[in-house]
Amino acid sequence: MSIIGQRDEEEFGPRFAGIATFALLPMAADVEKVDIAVVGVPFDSGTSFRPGARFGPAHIREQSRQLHPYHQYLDAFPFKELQVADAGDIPVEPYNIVRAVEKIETAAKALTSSGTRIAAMGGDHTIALPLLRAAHAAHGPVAVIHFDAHLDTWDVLYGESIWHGSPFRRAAEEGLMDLNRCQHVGIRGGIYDPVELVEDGQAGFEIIHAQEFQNRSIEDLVSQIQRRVGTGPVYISVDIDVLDPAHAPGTGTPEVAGISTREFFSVLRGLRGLNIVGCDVVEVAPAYDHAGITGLAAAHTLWELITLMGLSR
Ligand SMILES: [Mn+2]
Repeated sequence: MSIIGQRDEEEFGPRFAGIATFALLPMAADVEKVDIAVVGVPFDSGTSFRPGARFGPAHIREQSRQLHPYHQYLDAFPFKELQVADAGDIPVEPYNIVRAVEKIETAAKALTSSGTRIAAMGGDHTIALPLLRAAHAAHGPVAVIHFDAHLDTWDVLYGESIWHGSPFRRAAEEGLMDLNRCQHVGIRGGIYDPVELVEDGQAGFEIIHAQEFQNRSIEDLVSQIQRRVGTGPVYISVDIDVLDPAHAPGTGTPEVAGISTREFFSVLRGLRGLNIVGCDVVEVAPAYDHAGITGLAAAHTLWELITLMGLSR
């Protein structure tokens, strides 16, 4: 099977020209088989504060034009060794969260039914729940590495159990995650009461706080994550607000004193060898972005994750 990579800029025009697929890759319908499907999930009705992540996928695609074929730190060609393709956007709906989540789950299960792995672009963090249902259907209970300023293991808000602050609590209740192997990274904001930290532990998570980046080495943090998640299937979920608002202002619930893109990517690059079965990057809200920096951070995050997925076969 021949693998089709990025659009050739000398043949088809420069990177800034034409319609943007993710990283100028082919559409999924135009290739024989897809190893990794980049798929947009333009849903943000679970948002509790600033809305707008429904426009995330289009923005990330625009900001992904500058992604190049070779990863110099991981010595890999992520688009040459596996067929990566843009599967477009899942047709969600904006008014009913339960119905939208069902549609995302159905579409994700259809995509993954023949071994394709998903790299999703949100959307708000609600979408991690149906994506984890699909990952669980294909692989059983998965470890979750969750990069976020917030715990996202809260319970009910305004009578709704499914919203962007609850996906990992619901996932724990549904048995989708291996509760001995889940790890938060970058936590700092939005706690109502310390009991939430206790409940978070019951939902399966160990916490690396953003503050720990001040005094611990990247190597030390990476080895804690590696020890925690082990060799079984891993799902990586990235809320772009894990980054400091200086690095990612275009998001719904920004929190100060976050990590930098350099710190974040240094941790990610240490995760080579993990068995990554799926991933998402969520909460990119372009209306609050400046000069595309949040979209750029999200596009490069997906590129890092896709490279890791290629190295984890
Ligand atoms: Mn989140």
